[in-house]
Amino acid sequence: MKTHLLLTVVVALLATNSPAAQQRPNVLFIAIDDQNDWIGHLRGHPMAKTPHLDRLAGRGTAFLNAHIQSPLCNPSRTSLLLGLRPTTTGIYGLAPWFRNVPQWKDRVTLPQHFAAHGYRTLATGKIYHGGTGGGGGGKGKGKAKTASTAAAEFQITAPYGGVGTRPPKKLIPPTPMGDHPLMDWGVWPLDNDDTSKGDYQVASWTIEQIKNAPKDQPFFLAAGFFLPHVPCYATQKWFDLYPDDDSVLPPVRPDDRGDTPRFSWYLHWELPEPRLKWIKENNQWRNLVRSYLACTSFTDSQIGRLLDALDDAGLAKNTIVVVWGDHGWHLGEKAISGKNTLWERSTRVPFIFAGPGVKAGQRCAQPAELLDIYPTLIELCKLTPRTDLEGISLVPQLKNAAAKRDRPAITSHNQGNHGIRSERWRYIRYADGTEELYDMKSDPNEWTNLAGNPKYAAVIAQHKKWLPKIDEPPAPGSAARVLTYDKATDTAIWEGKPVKRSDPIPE
Ligand SMILES: [Ca+2]
Ligand SMILES: [Ca+2]
Repeated sequence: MKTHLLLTVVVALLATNSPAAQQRPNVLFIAIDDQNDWIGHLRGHPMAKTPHLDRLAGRGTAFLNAHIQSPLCNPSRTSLLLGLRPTTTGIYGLAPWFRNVPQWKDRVTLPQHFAAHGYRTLATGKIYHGGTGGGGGGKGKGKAKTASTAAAEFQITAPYGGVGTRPPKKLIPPTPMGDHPLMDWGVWPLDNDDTSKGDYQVASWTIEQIKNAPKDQPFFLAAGFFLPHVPCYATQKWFDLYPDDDSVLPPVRPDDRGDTPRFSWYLHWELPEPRLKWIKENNQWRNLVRSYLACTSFTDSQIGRLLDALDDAGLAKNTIVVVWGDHGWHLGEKAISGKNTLWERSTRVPFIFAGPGVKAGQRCAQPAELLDIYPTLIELCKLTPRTDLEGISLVPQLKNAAAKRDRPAITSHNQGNHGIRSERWRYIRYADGTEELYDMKSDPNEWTNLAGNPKYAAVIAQHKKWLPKIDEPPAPGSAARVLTYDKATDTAIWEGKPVKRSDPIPE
């Protein structure tokens, strides 16, 4: 083990001082929070306007079947940045921060691996669930902070991002299950000025770093956008991109949950995100959908500013741009709003690579996982490979989008609940053994659960093979949106409270 570490250090030092290090490409690493597949080139919503992401897709490879490893911020981001599945780390909830788990406290993350190879690592906004690092870094308003310890998540951080300017009181009526302050949406600020928004500041700081990047050192620059996470506030001009009528609403079936197992409700049992019933009764559906779309287009425009800055600095040719969303969001589909499901609207996200080593103008329909980012960037930038990553490099697909991949995309939400997405099918298995199967080709809205039909036994068997072999219970310190299940007594425990089979579904 010690020899291995020493070797890594020597390789890293050699890498730092060799001319090869200077020729290595930069990485611009762009995260979007709670961004589902309502993106122009993904066609998850026919009206979604994202010209800048589409432009980036045009000069790179866009994955059309990319899925997150967990439908929630902390576990999804932890998985991506550590290169490990949630079922391996046991990190499923909004807590713990992985450095507080003894087993993972020294884990070398993706940006740290780049730092060890001579990269200058910088970040602002929401990269981890706790911003640029679990509570550390980014203190002191408006002032970039240079970290001095080797354990720093990034060498340079800035405290921008987040909700930004907020109205004096919520714009929508009080929401059920606690009237959470984040559950809000609508036109804000009213002066049509975007510059006060957290995400605008994230983009501005990132642009400064691109402009002032040292010429003799490659960078790993991370920008984490907050919107379209709730509260979905955008200025009027972004709303004006979408018709103010019901043509914006996604298709839903009122009886859609009739053929989904009761256990599917346990994954989002009691949450601040309102159900479709409340949204409709309060005349908020169109407003929510337009607000979300407006925020998506606004964030897209901020990504456009970054792409322009790369062009202006003459760095586009030597910079790998990767864009990803940490998980999706339902806006009425399956009778809910929010995340915490194993369905397509919750797991499918924008995922684009562009830059050196990436073929331009490709669309890839092979399943891909955000877990693949770590090994892919290692290969693209020719860093020392690692044998302890659970993702697979996507370089074959970045060269030829038709290159086959055996492995489907796997999403887990707490121990025992998994979604397996292949090219054609989505198979879901819950901890109590109940199942769903959807033919995504003929039923892209996942309306008809085929799991009970013996005709599909072979399809189910093929997908079952991919259920995670390692399926850890929640790590110490797990909290917030944590679900456990005791098979012996058929008891589900949601956030510490037992759920009975007869309990009414909370609304
Ligand atoms: Ca998120
Ligand atoms: Ca259904």
